[in-house]
Amino acid sequence: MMATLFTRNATGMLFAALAAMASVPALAQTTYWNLDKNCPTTNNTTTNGQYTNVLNGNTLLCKNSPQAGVSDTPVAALDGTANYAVVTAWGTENNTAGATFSAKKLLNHGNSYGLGVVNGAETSSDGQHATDNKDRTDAVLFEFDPSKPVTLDTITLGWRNKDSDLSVFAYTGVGSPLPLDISLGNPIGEGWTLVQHVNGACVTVTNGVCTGSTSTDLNVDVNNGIPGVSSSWWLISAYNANYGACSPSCSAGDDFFKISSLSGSWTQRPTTQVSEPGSIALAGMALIGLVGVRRRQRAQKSA
Ligand SMILES: [Ca+2]
Ligand SMILES: [Ca+2]
Ligand SMILES: [Ca+2]
Repeated sequence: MMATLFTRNATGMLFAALAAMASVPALAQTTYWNLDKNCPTTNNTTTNGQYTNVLNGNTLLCKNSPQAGVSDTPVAALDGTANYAVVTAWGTENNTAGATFSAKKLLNHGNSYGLGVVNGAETSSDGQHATDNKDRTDAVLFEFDPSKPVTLDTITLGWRNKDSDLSVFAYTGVGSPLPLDISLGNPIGEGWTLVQHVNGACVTVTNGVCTGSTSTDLNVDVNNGIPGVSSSWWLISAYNANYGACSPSCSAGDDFFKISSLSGSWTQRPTTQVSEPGSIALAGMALIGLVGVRRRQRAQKSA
């Protein structure tokens, strides 16, 4: 009877210790990327409306922040290092299914406006210097530290023209999606997951058509598509019908926006599953106890 009790206690200790070793708590902290303020400002000088001072494939390194809407130094990550988003611009040559994305010009339009894509000969005059889907589809790629995947919570649009329907994708495949190989379709590429479409709001409706522009911020919730999806690579694109139907209704072709900030929870991914010394000691003690009890049981049986 005593032996059975000891065995149960020792077995219980062993399972408790093993459970403690397996459950490494996920640490997360809310982080902001105030892109309009904490990305370097691009040289947006134009010549005949063309952004000739920015080259296709330029990269902006954007600092994160501990709070919304401010320009300040990056918050230290859970591992003590600063975190930056590497941001690039992408776009298609047309809006038909299968059109492939290639590197475009990423503009930071600055304080309270944010990021736009210049795709081909788009100029400063008709809103296409934003992230848009007029004639071609633009997208902005955010690459976060691979060891600290981000769950996006909010996308803030600092400027909008007409409408602002958009689609949010996260890379959930194996390894890295780079070099980027995506196209207009559903899915957009191997390993990419549609997180959600966002049915943006018309700035003004005139005779049933979206018109006007505004620099009043619009906050868009992200995490109601696939809750909790986390990734180190996020793509925010102007909506395209080839991505799939958007409920209740998105309309492609009249969406223009600049992305001024992101917020998200930032989770440290353990690089190696290191067991706590206490758990190892506890498991060791439990194993010794279990072996001892079994030996005593065998000794009693053979006696
Ligand atoms: Ca554009
Ligand atoms: Ca366009
Ligand atoms: Ca639209």
